[in-house]
Amino acid sequence: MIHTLRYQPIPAAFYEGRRDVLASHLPAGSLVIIHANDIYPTNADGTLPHHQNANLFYLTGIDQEETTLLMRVGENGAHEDILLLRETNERIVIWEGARLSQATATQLSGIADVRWNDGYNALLAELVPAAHELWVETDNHPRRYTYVQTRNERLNAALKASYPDVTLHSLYPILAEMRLVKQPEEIAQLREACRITGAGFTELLPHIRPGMGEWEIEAGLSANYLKRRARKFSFLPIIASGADTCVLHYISNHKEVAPGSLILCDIGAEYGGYAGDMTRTIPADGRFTPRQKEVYNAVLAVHRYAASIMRPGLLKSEYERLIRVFMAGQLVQLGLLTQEQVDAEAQNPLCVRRYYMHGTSHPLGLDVHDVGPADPTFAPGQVWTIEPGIYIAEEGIGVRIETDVLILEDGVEDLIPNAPLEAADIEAAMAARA
Ligand SMILES: [Mn+2]
Repeated sequence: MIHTLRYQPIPAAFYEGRRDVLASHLPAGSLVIIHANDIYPTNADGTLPHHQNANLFYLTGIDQEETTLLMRVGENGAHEDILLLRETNERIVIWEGARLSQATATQLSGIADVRWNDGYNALLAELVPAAHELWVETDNHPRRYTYVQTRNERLNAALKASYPDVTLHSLYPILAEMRLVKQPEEIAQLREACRITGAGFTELLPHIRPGMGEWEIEAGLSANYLKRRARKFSFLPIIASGADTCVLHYISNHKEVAPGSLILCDIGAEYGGYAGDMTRTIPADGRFTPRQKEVYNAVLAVHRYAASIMRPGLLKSEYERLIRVFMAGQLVQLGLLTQEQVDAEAQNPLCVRRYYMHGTSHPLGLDVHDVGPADPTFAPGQVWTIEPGIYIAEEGIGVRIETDVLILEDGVEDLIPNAPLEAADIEAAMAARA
């Protein structure tokens, strides 16, 4: 048993297997170098909590700062791996608590050769000139928007400066492809993240009422998640009431919930590094108004349609187009678009974007907006969100309904069956209020 972890770790054999697959994609003579993420400063001596580099975690299971994975790849996918760790000492143990011992790191990762960081430079001086190709971590996620340099980017630049003759290759496309299809061990972790996400919300549902602060809902969810062994929210929770249900990334959660308004909760728990991601939209009073219910049922119809067509072999972009066609019909029924507007672009009604401005699905895994190729084909073992929404700013009504699903051979499995989806089930759960 690993006593420093809140979660049940994936057995080391999984990480050994992932490194085997990665090595099988690389030519003999390759050297893989992946670093942990930095601990980012705030002010004075403050820091943000450490969040591990997803690719390093995916290949090692090590959730600790200042960790480096080195893999020397030989013929036919053979590889020798070295893990470098921050050396622990008495002072660190007193102030910060235990860090991984070499033995525990081996137990978690399956890597026998674990060394301390003071050997880093000498080791690179030995391994880099001997390597034919260097394979390093870069973050090419299309939605990344920060310009802060990561630890990997900084140390990749240092490598280039120290060894100008060596070419650096990006691991991103290979790892993105690998991570898109989840292994059974990962599906187990995602199941738990999703179970916690749904259970924590369903437990809070009867306690939600008008006059409550959006922050109180956030606090209740946080308690319900942490007591189920989540480390934290998997992203900043959106608890948006009233007109702010139409603000897609509202995160200030600062208002009191007005009577008669909707509350949109886009929330998720993180378990063992894996993310849940769920949205439910509920009536503050415990009963939807007729118009709210009309919009709710339109979104639910789109949700059910999306779940019905998501299956192996379908291209993601084609899936999104089909959903726009279906969504257009719903928006006409709601009186928001005219049939003429829709007919003018019947094959791909981009006019729906006035009320539905985001995509329906993104992959889910170690990252909330998980990695993958630009336009993947759905396949068994992938985990995706399904999250259509309709946002009518002029009416102050925004509804999004989101579940996470595992793609099976012949359809999808809802990973959050424990949170109510139908309007009537939400009303029934809220009617049980204490
Ligand atoms: Mn989502």
